Amino acid sequence: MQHDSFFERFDAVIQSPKRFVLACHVNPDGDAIGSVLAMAEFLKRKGHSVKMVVANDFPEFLHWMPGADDFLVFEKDADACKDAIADAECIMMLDFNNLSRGGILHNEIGKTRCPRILVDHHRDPDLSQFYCAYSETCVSSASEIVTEIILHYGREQFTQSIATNLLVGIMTDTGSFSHSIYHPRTFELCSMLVNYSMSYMLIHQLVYDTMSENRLRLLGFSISNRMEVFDDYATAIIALDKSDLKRFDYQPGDTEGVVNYPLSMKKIKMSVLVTERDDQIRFSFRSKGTFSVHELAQKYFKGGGHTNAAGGTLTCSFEEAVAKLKEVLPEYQELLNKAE
Ligand SMILES: [Mn+2]
Repeated sequence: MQHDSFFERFDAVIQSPKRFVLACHVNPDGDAIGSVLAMAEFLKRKGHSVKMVVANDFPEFLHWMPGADDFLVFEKDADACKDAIADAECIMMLDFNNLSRGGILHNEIGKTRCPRILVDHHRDPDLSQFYCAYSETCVSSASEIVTEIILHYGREQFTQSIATNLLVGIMTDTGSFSHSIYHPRTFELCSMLVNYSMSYMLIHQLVYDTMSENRLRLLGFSISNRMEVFDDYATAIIALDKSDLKRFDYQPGDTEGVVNYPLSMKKIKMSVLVTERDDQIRFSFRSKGTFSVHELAQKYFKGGGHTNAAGGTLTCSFEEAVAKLKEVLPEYQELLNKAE
């Protein structure tokens, strides 16, 4: 088995009760929250004490997830987060492999000396930082990996809440099973999970049919008024500044998914969403097929992620950020046009 060495070490760690801290990336999504919640419940059922930490709050449409209320959010309760991290005997990082993606948790986790365990599907991890790592880039999500890990201990480990949280993670990271599926295993695991989870239709509804009127109107506005299409580069850019967001009473998570819509045009290979935030400009990249947004995000936008989905940030003016993006397009013209 490919992950024998992971399980050897992981087994040793979970053998005796420990104080675990489970952490995920800043601006957490369904996969970050789902993988942490499921792993936390699994470990608790094995007799461990588990605290879940995240830098900032997650979007409203994930608040219903079983156990979500137990998350310690640094922005709201810094002391509790700091204490939990300082007190941990083992720290697990799920759905991110670099502390810089942990946001404000970076410093706190950086100070610790206890072993760290990685469970992640992003590219380029520095494995030397971890006591053991289950790091796989050709899987849909961190939640898919957590499903494999829990399954290793037997199907009877899956409760309704564990299965539901894992399905949310896989469903959201694959855009409802439309991308990032590299092998039939993803479906096999999901077909097992739905035996235990809440109704899949209800899960889908709870995540996707919860838009406020403002959020849906922001989506419409983004496409009609703020999308630029560059035929020569098979690229579409949606750029939203602070006043756009304010106009639609922006709430965290409201721009989630907006970046995917331009890709539904046949001619588009790359879609980029640029949003102006309080202290930085945020980029979200999506692509179809062989064109890698990971490389572009890493090279020019201090980010990265996956071949078809990546993020980045710049600290400059909104106008400079959009100009920078347009400036780098010619370099990728050939790759974009021949991507398939
Ligand atoms: Mn993920």
